[in-house]
Amino acid sequence: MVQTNDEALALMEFLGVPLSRITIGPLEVKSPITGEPIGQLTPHSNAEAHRAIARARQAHLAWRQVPAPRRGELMRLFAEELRTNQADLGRLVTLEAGKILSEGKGEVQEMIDICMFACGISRQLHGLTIASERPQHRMMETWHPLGVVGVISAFNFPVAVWCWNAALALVCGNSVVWKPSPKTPLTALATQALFERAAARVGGVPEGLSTVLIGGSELARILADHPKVPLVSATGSTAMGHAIAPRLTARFARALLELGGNNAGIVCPSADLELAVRAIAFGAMGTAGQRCTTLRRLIVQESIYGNLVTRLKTIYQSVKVGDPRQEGSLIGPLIDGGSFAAMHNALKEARDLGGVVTGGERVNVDHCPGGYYVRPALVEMPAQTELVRTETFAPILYVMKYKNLVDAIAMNNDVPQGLSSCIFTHDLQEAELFLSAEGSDCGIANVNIGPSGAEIGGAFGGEKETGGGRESGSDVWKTYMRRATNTINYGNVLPLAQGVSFDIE
Ligand code: UN1
Repeated sequence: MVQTNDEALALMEFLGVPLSRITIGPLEVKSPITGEPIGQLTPHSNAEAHRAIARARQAHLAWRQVPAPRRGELMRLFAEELRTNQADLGRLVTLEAGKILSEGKGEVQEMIDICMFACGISRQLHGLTIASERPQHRMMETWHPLGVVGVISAFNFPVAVWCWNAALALVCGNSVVWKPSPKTPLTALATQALFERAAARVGGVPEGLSTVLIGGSELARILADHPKVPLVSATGSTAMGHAIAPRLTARFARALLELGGNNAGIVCPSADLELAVRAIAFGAMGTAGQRCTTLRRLIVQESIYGNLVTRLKTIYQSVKVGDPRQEGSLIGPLIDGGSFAAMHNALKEARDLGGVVTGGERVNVDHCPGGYYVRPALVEMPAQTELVRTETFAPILYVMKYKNLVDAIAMNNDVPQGLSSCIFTHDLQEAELFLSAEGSDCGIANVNIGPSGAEIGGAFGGEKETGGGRESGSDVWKTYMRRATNTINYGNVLPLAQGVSFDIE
């Protein structure tokens, strides 16, 4: 087995990152696969962060003059670079974040998809024309770039979430300063190297248009407080949102927050259980339960509860936990010991509350003694307690019963978070009720698919403690622009709105 360390360095070098940047310095990056160090970085200082923001500001001033479709061309070429290097960048995601290879590759696919979407959007940054109440007047809306967009991303989607933000922000004429999680800086630097290749190919891209800042929360605070950063998009825990959002609000900057999720699935008697089981397995156990969209609560109608839980237990006991680089592994490691401890504590509390736990134990994986591998846990809970209402970022699925769908929907909504949700049913009335105003209160509500694995074409994000932000598809590009309302008088007189008269003669 090739050492994670050697392989990570080789991939980084191949993708164009100077090795000197990642082999000396106090910030040690460990692969969750083996727990061994794969990089030693020097974090950016506060002064460097301020210089990067100043450079990004200058870059924006030049970039906003470049026609939007030309800006879109940059994203098209970036997508090309990503396509060429998909396997290698995907593998680096696996080494640094511990995802199975197919998910690492899928993450890069998500980047390619949003780049192509952004390229299309670059010809569609359109406003409205509005009927004026005054004769010989016309009203319209125009959309302009904001300036420097700060992006703070989490370890679990170390490159795709940045790309959702950056691709749109850049075609809209902004510059981007990115602070990745200090747990996953290598994939960020590799992404930056590919971006720079695309920038060199398209030509005319100002220096500092996209920058990576490596370091901890001090750098996030600089982005949040900087008067020349009009928008910060932050993905991570609700606690992180609580730290960032008040700073942005204090200076009336925009916050695009994508925080905790505690996503539920409702399984109704008419559901195709075979299909539901597959969706539940991917939703709850995929990415080792470390997606913000992971299925964390299953609410099952009592008449099918026994049947469904029996099927799930079989899968939970047999699913392959292992080295994510190996063919056949479906569950890779947790990111670190902290995650393992959080999972362990939650399961202990669940047992104390009368929960019946299947799985949850640490798994030994050959050649990977330092990795935190766990068997995903299925926990039958007597009720939706405070513990169930709390997000633990690990593969724990709490399973509960319901009698009436209205009660199940109430349970779906009775948590502080509001990201994603789903229902499994073949009953049209049930499906439509779940999607209606009386239904799920989440930003994402699905029928007969799980809560995770969203496509980039839709708006992504959620309500309540999830933060209210939307990223990715639909008309989300508007978040990265400022709207100007223009009224044009093409006549020779000056009628005032609302019939006001103000005659100075
Ligand atoms: C996240 O976990 O922060 O819908 C994002 C999904 C992915 C994105 C997850 N497309 O699960």
